[in-house]
Amino acid sequence: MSVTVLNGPNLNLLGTRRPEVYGHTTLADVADRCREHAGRLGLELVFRQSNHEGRLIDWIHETGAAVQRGESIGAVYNPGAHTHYAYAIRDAIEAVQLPVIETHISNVHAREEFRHHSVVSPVAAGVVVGFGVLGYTLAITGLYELTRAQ
Ligand code: CA2
Repeated sequence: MSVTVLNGPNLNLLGTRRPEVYGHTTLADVADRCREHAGRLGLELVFRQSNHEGRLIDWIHETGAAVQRGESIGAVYNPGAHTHYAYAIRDAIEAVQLPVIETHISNVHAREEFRHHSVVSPVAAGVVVGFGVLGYTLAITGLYELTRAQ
């Protein structure tokens, strides 16, 4: 059984720019932490990042199909700025009924107005916001517990 972690645009820059907002941990470090955490729960990790909306949509479809086959519990997803406007991402999650925990490193509600609204949250099973990169492993645990309860 696997869990997928998806990352949207610019998250490849994590740990290299704006540490006051996003911290010093790189995305490769986040992947390592997630792999170790998933392993403790008996899950394999699929970890992906893209700056391209269509690629992310393809991975959402792929993960949805894996969930249908009973091979995946779903996805932890930091959609980056897509969060605030990308209706095609929201439609993709809804279309394949992908269990998603929307995850943000920063507290988006304490930032600019445009970050306060998410088009993804209405189709997410849960939302984790403002815990820094710890949010990724919290979200994996949350998704694991939610899907185990069903
Ligand atoms: O807080 C989050 O995790 C965000 O999803 C990050 C997005 C932002 O657009 C969302 O409003 C909140 C930005 C990802 C860009 O990441 C960077 C990392 C390092 C340096 C610059 C950008």
